[in-house]
Amino acid sequence: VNMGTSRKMSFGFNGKMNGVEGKTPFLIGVSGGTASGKSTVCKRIMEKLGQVDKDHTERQVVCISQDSFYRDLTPAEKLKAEKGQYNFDHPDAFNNDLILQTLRDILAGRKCEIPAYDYRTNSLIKDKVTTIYPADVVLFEGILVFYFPNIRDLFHMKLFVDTDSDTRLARRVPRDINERGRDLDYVLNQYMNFVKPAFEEFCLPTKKFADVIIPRGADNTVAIDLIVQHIRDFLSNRCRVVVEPESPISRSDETL
Ligand code: UZR
Ligand code: MG
Repeated sequence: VNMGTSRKMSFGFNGKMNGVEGKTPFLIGVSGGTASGKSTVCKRIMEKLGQVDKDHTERQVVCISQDSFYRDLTPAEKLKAEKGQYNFDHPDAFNNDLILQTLRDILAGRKCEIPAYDYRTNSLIKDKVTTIYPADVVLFEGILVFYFPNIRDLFHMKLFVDTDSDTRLARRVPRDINERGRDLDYVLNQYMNFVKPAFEEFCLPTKKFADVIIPRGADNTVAIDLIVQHIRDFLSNRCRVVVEPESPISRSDETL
């Protein structure tokens, strides 16, 4: 590896190189309140990069959700959850050691397995895991992905999806009822007792760590296009570094 190449690489990675050169993925954290549009922003980014419906052998971009890392509840916690008395919006509700280990594996270019979580039963789905193969870009989205410094520090780029809380509540209610099998009373109680206060205490203060704040979420096509362009630049720079012949001319160009 010549000097010019390594300089170019470290530019793309913000100086963070953790794995084999050229194998460390660009890791993007996406946070924001519940129903802010985090998953949709990630989906749009992947669509624009043409990543949907590709299998893992050609896929360059993958998305992982923090929700997959909810801790399995003890029987006592399960009872609380059924009565709407368990706080799923607290940082300790997640298996943070597993999140850290998984992101470290990803950064080291190792394939890893992600647990599957069922919102209807508030539990991990036994014997079901999703294998994540090494990728060029990895998106990790969730309400509290910027909360713990050791996890937060792993991201090369941090996005915060900033959507008004009334909009978020208006989206959350039908989603919980239709997709997560709840009734209106349960959803509103959970929201007032846990979701809203935890957002204000744990999620909103992490907005200051974001590199890019996306107002209005997935509606903000300009912001999404800018981010996608940045990812494309990263991917093509990285390709160039790998295939570029080591000629003296290109070397001296890069030192400019
Ligand atoms: P997003 N959540 C559930 O509703 N049930 C569970 O078993 C686990 C999590 C919710 C959680 C949080 N709060 O607000 C939301 N509750 O999932 C985070 N109650 O997911 O960012 O997609 O809204
Ligand atoms: Mg989500």
